[in-house]
Amino acid sequence: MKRRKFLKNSSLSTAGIFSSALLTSCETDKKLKPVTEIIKPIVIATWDVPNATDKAWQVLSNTGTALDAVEQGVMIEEADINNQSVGKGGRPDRDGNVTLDACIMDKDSNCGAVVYLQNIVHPISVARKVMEDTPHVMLAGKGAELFAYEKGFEKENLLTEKSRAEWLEWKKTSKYQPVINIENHDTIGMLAIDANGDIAGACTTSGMAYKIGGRVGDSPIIGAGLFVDNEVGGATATGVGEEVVRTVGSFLIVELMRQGKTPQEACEEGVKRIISKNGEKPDFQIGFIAINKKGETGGYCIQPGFSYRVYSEKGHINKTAGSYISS
Ligand code: SD4
Repeated sequence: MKRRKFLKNSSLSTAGIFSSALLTSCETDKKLKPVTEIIKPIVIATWDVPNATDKAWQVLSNTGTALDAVEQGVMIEEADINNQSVGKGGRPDRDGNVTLDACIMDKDSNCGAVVYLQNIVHPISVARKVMEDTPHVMLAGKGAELFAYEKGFEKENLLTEKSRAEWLEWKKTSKYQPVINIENHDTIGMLAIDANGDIAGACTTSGMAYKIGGRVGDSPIIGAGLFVDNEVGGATATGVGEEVVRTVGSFLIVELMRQGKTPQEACEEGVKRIISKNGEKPDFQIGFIAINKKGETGGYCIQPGFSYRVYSEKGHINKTAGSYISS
């Protein structure tokens, strides 16, 4: 390790140790060697997605990196045609095209994203290729699709019979109205800490059903749908993306944690910021989840009904998030 980096890391961990509310003392020298209780590895994800968090946990418990864990975890939902908010089987835009958005961010603040991507089942993996194999952060539309083929991804029809039938039904009235908590899973945002203590995150979606062709939401926007800072923690969002973009929600939550808020407090503050821009009782849903460097987690939403998965050595659980509006 370079000396500067080492010094930076040491002073950071020292600051973290002495400011921590979770101080536990070392058996041998209670005064001089306090240690923090860090929960790792750990993975969390928006909504009740046990197969996805299970996959990520397999990677983490085999000493895999947080980056591999979040990529492989969310790929489960992208390939699941029963999840109509992500990947293959996702609901189309108003013209019947399934267009996907995704982004990924690693421990070194490298990031990659694809927006308005068609015909590719795993946008998260294309986003990772953008991050690792190009000097860019984001590729859009046809360019992203051509790049994916160049990287060996296969062309596939993403519109399933079920999503097509629902779209045809929707076309009879063509009324665009996002429905709150339409299912028990939705856009998937995932955050993980690996055995090394490093954090990564991923977020992937087919966006709002029946959106105007070309619309891109928060999910692939670094800072909005996802943000990771390996010194602090990570956050990710689900819900009406326009509102998350307006407040740069995930970045806000990470910055609040940097200032000392717990993940739970930071998620609540992120939701309140959105409320403050929309009057007291907005009729849309936003859910945030967050994790800090210690492996503490939090989640909060506007409307009741949002939950998130947590998988660590302590178990694999679905947590109901508190909501601003009570049920
Ligand atoms: C978007 N945030 O495209 C995504 C959609 C979503 O639950 O999360 N739906 O705005």
